[in-house]
Amino acid sequence: MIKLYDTPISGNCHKVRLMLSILGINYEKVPVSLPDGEQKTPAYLAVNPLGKVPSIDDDGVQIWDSQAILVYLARKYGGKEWYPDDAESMGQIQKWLALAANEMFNGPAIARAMIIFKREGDQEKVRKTGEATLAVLNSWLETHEWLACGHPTIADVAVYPYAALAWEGNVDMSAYPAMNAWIKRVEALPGYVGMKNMPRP
Ligand SMILES: N[C@@H](CCC(=O)N[C@@H](CS)C(=O)NCC(=O)O)C(=O)O
Repeated sequence: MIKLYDTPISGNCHKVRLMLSILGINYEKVPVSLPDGEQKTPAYLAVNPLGKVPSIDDDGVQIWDSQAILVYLARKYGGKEWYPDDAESMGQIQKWLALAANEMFNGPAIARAMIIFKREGDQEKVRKTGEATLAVLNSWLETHEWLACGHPTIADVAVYPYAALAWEGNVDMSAYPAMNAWIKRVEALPGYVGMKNMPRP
């Protein structure tokens, strides 16, 4: 059975829990306590040398990074629906996976971490990155229902958590109506699971 090295409050871990649930895959959660530094213990570094969550172990296949895990799960267990394999689809999806790992993390995710985990950082820089990133997302969603391929894919799963939780970082969500409508579409997908404050109470 797949083991998911998991932290409940992490949006990156949520991407993986959401994909596992959508695909109907049974798995075992292995809790990793970030406040206790469990992600930096030798036992966990043997799973993920970067010392971050999430990671999975699927019968000895160890994958770290939430985007990489989505690719693996979708291709291994989801047929072609969630990660089509033609060149254009892969390129379009990869574009959003890159945004999920970079701008969504360095903007909305860090803004949230600064509030709820008191993480240090350059507030102004993070705010600007967050606003610019959510504006790009909102603008795309003004003319598209989904991020790629005209249907739900791993791109939506990867970008969703830190968009849906952006308000926890004091982002004014009313500035992004098309994004808010897409958040609701993701939350209506069969197999959807949330986490604390998601969907927004
Ligand atoms: N690109 C990675 C980022 C993983 C990441 O930064 N995880 C955070 C939790 S959301 C973490 O483990 N932080 C603990 C640390 O850096 O020590 C992914 O998408 O999985």
